[in-house]
Amino acid sequence: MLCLTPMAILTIHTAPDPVLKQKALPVPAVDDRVRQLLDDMLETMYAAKGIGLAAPQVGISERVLVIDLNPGEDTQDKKIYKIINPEITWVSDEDSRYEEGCLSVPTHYADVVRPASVKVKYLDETGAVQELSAEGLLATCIQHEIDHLDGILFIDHISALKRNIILRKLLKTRQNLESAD
Ligand code: GNR
Ligand code: NI
Repeated sequence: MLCLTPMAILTIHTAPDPVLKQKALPVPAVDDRVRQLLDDMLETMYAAKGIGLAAPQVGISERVLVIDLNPGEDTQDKKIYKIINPEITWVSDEDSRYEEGCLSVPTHYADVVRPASVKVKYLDETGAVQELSAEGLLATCIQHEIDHLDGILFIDHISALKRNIILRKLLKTRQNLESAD
Protein backbone atom coordinates (compact mmCIF):
# COMPACT_ATOMS: atom_id res chain seq x y z
CA MET A 1 0.00 0.00 0.00
CA LEU A 2 1.18 3.53 -0.77
CA CYS A 3 2.17 5.24 2.45
CA LEU A 4 2.09 9.04 2.73
CA THR A 5 2.41 9.60 6.49
CA PRO A 6 4.29 12.89 6.97
CA MET A 7 7.48 12.88 9.04
CA ALA A 8 7.27 14.20 12.57
CA ILE A 9 9.55 15.76 15.13
CA LEU A 10 9.26 13.73 18.33
CA THR A 11 9.83 14.87 21.94
CA ILE A 12 13.28 14.07 23.32
CA HIS A 13 13.16 12.75 26.90
CA THR A 14 15.89 13.95 29.28
CA ALA A 15 17.46 12.41 32.39
CA PRO A 16 16.31 11.35 34.93
CA ASP A 17 13.29 10.16 32.86
CA PRO A 18 12.71 6.44 33.68
CA VAL A 19 12.29 5.47 29.98
CA LEU A 20 16.03 6.15 29.58
CA LYS A 21 16.83 3.47 32.21
CA GLN A 22 14.72 0.70 30.64
CA LYS A 23 16.13 -2.12 28.52
CA ALA A 24 14.51 -1.76 25.08
CA LEU A 25 12.84 -4.72 23.34
CA PRO A 26 13.94 -6.13 19.96
CA VAL A 27 11.87 -5.09 16.94
CA PRO A 28 9.79 -8.15 15.91
CA ALA A 29 9.44 -7.22 12.21
CA VAL A 30 10.92 -4.54 9.96
CA ASP A 31 7.74 -3.02 8.53
CA ASP A 32 6.35 0.40 7.54
CA ARG A 33 5.82 1.29 11.21
CA VAL A 34 9.54 0.82 11.92
CA ARG A 35 10.55 2.69 8.74
CA GLN A 36 8.31 5.61 9.79
CA LEU A 37 9.92 5.57 13.25
CA LEU A 38 13.43 5.66 11.69
CA ASP A 39 12.46 8.66 9.50
CA ASP A 40 10.83 10.50 12.42
CA MET A 41 13.94 9.84 14.53
CA LEU A 42 16.22 11.23 11.78
CA GLU A 43 14.08 14.38 11.47
CA THR A 44 14.10 14.76 15.27
CA MET A 45 17.88 14.25 15.41
CA TYR A 46 18.53 16.86 12.68
CA ALA A 47 16.20 19.38 14.38
CA ALA A 48 18.06 18.85 17.67
CA LYS A 49 21.51 19.07 15.95
CA GLY A 50 22.61 15.62 17.12
CA ILE A 51 24.72 13.04 15.28
CA GLY A 52 22.84 10.01 16.66
CA LEU A 53 19.52 9.15 18.30
CA ALA A 54 18.12 6.00 19.93
CA ALA A 55 14.40 5.19 20.18
CA PRO A 56 14.27 5.30 24.02
CA GLN A 57 15.27 8.99 23.79
CA VAL A 58 11.92 9.65 22.07
CA GLY A 59 10.08 7.51 24.64
CA ILE A 60 9.94 4.34 22.53
CA SER A 61 11.54 1.35 24.25
CA GLU A 62 12.57 -0.55 21.08
CA ARG A 63 15.98 -1.48 19.67
CA VAL A 64 16.19 1.14 16.91
CA LEU A 65 18.80 3.86 16.34
CA VAL A 66 19.94 6.33 13.70
CA ILE A 67 23.34 7.96 13.08
CA ASP A 68 24.52 10.71 10.71
CA LEU A 69 27.97 11.99 11.61
CA ASN A 70 27.81 14.78 9.00
CA PRO A 71 24.33 16.31 9.23
CA GLY A 72 23.70 18.98 6.59
CA GLU A 73 26.67 17.86 4.50
CA ASP A 74 26.16 16.15 1.17
CA THR A 75 29.57 14.63 0.56
CA GLN A 76 30.57 11.53 -1.42
CA ASP A 77 31.19 9.35 1.63
CA LYS A 78 28.14 10.62 3.54
CA LYS A 79 26.38 7.77 5.32
CA ILE A 80 23.06 7.76 7.15
CA TYR A 81 22.79 4.66 9.36
CA LYS A 82 19.33 3.23 10.13
CA ILE A 83 20.02 0.41 12.60
CA ILE A 84 17.59 -2.17 14.01
CA ASN A 85 18.32 -4.85 16.66
CA PRO A 86 22.10 -4.21 16.75
CA GLU A 87 24.55 -6.63 18.37
CA ILE A 88 28.20 -5.85 19.07
CA THR A 89 30.07 -8.89 17.69
CA TRP A 90 33.64 -7.71 18.36
CA VAL A 91 35.46 -4.99 20.33
CA SER A 92 39.12 -3.98 20.06
CA ASP A 93 41.53 -4.35 22.98
CA GLU A 94 42.59 -0.77 22.30
CA ASP A 95 40.49 1.92 24.01
CA SER A 96 39.86 5.50 23.02
CA ARG A 97 38.63 8.50 24.97
CA TYR A 98 36.12 11.01 23.60
CA GLU A 99 34.30 13.97 25.15
CA GLU A 100 30.67 12.87 24.86
CA GLY A 101 27.42 14.76 25.03
CA CYS A 102 23.84 13.51 24.82
CA LEU A 103 20.55 15.07 23.74
CA SER A 104 19.03 13.41 26.85
CA VAL A 105 21.68 15.00 29.13
CA PRO A 106 21.58 18.54 27.71
CA THR A 107 24.44 21.02 28.29
CA HIS A 108 26.71 18.48 30.04
CA TYR A 109 29.85 16.85 28.59
CA ALA A 110 32.36 14.35 29.95
CA ASP A 111 35.26 12.20 28.75
CA VAL A 112 34.24 8.56 28.25
CA VAL A 113 36.60 5.63 27.59
CA ARG A 114 35.33 2.88 25.26
CA PRO A 115 36.80 0.29 22.88
CA ALA A 116 38.40 2.20 19.97
CA SER A 117 36.87 -0.09 17.30
CA VAL A 118 33.82 -2.36 17.18
CA LYS A 119 31.98 -4.62 14.76
CA VAL A 120 28.17 -4.44 14.85
CA LYS A 121 25.64 -6.81 13.26
CA TYR A 122 22.16 -5.34 12.65
CA LEU A 123 19.10 -5.23 10.39
CA ASP A 124 18.76 -2.35 7.91
CA GLU A 125 15.44 -0.70 7.00
CA THR A 126 14.73 -3.46 4.44
CA GLY A 127 15.19 -6.18 7.08
CA ALA A 128 18.50 -7.34 5.56
CA VAL A 129 21.33 -8.41 7.90
CA GLN A 130 24.30 -6.01 7.77
CA GLU A 131 27.62 -5.91 9.60
CA LEU A 132 29.73 -2.79 9.97
CA SER A 133 33.22 -2.11 11.28
CA ALA A 134 33.48 1.19 13.11
CA GLU A 135 36.40 3.21 14.42
CA GLY A 136 36.86 6.82 15.51
CA LEU A 137 33.72 8.90 16.09
CA LEU A 138 31.45 6.26 14.49
CA ALA A 139 32.66 3.65 17.01
CA THR A 140 32.05 6.06 19.90
CA CYS A 141 28.62 7.08 18.63
CA ILE A 142 27.33 3.57 17.88
CA GLN A 143 28.40 2.35 21.34
CA HIS A 144 26.71 5.42 22.91
CA GLU A 145 23.48 4.63 20.99
CA ILE A 146 23.52 0.89 21.78
CA ASP A 147 24.01 1.85 25.44
CA HIS A 148 20.73 3.81 25.22
CA LEU A 149 18.98 0.58 24.13
CA ASP A 150 20.26 -1.05 27.33
CA GLY A 151 19.20 1.83 29.58
CA ILE A 152 22.74 3.20 29.92
CA LEU A 153 23.73 6.89 29.60
CA PHE A 154 27.26 8.25 29.06
CA ILE A 155 27.12 9.59 32.64
CA ASP A 156 26.93 5.96 33.83
CA HIS A 157 30.56 5.62 32.58
CA ILE A 158 31.91 8.48 34.75
CA SER A 159 32.38 8.75 38.51
CA ALA A 160 29.26 8.61 40.72
CA LEU A 161 30.24 12.02 42.09
CA LYS A 162 30.27 13.70 38.64
CA ARG A 163 27.13 11.79 37.61
CA ASN A 164 25.14 12.92 40.65
CA ILE A 165 26.18 16.55 40.20
CA ILE A 166 24.92 16.43 36.59
CA LEU A 167 21.66 14.64 37.53
CA ARG A 168 20.93 17.13 40.32
CA LYS A 169 21.48 20.07 37.93
CA LEU A 170 19.19 18.50 35.29
CA LEU A 171 16.45 17.93 37.87
CA LYS A 172 16.76 21.53 39.09
CA THR A 173 16.61 22.88 35.51
CA ARG A 174 13.46 20.86 34.89
CA GLN A 175 11.83 22.04 38.13
CA ASN A 176 12.62 25.66 37.18
CA LEU A 177 11.06 25.11 33.74
CA GLU A 178 7.94 23.51 35.27
CA SER A 179 7.38 26.31 37.80
CA ALA A 180 7.75 28.89 34.98
CA ASP A 181 4.68 27.63 33.07
O1 GNR B 1 24.83 14.50 19.22
C1 GNR B 1 25.51 13.73 19.92
N1 GNR B 1 26.85 13.90 19.96
C2 GNR B 1 27.71 12.99 20.54
C3 GNR B 1 29.02 13.40 20.80
C4 GNR B 1 29.91 12.54 21.35
C5 GNR B 1 29.54 11.24 21.64
C6 GNR B 1 28.25 10.82 21.41
C7 GNR B 1 27.34 11.69 20.85
S1 GNR B 1 25.72 11.15 20.52
C8 GNR B 1 24.86 12.66 20.71
C9 GNR B 1 23.40 12.49 20.38
C10 GNR B 1 22.78 11.53 21.36
O2 GNR B 1 22.47 11.83 22.49
N2 GNR B 1 22.62 10.29 20.97
O3 GNR B 1 22.13 9.36 21.80
NI1 NI C 1 22.65 10.05 23.79
